[in-house]
Amino acid sequence: MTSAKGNNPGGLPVGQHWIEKWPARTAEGAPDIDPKSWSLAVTGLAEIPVALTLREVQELGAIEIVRDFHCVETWSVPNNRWKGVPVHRILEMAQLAPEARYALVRSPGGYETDLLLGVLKRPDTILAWERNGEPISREHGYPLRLIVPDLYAYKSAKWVSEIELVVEDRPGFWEERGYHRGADVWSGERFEKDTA
Ligand SMILES: Nc1nc2c(c(=O)[nH]1)N[C@H]1C(S)=C(S)[C@@H](COP(=O)(O)O)O[C@H]1N2
Ligand SMILES: [Mo]
Repeated sequence: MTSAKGNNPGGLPVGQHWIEKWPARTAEGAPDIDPKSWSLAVTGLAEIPVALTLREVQELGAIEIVRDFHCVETWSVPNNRWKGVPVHRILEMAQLAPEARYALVRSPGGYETDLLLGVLKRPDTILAWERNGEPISREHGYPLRLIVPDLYAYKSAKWVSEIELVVEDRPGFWEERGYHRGADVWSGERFEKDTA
């Protein structure tokens, strides 16, 4: 516990506590990734299939956001300055089919998480490669990880290599094991049974 205060006007979400050191939390083991051959693919209900190298993603125009990071297991890391590209820019390139409603965001090791497209298109939902001016390390998702600020961090997939656009929601790795599909930290959406 620290006296640190997050930057969000809502303060600390209910049931969370601040920690200072950023832990690594990985279900599948960090993949060995060569950034030169790395690519991000948009698949499924896109008119234009998109595959981008890391450099191509970075050239879409980086933004910086300062946001707290909340794991559903109750720890929160305040005031992270993330640098990355808003996901909506990549989705615009792919020209989504009108029936697309959800996205499955995947990592090569098998981790995935499901998100409403509306959440993925928020201006502060980004694919990030830097935190506090440093490249994001391998254990934290190098070269590219999702950051979805107001959702519990199991939605912020590390090592993102694919965004699949679908009509029907399908539970991701933790969602299949009971975590909430919405995951909004301000309404405490921790377990699906809380609202089901
Ligand atoms: N690929 C992948 N992404 C993941 C996870 C994972 O196990 N694998 N864990 C999620 C969970 S539960 C949390 S709390 C955050 C932790 O991010 P960190 O390890 O950078 O702290 O990553 C999320 N993204
Ligand atoms: Mo987590």
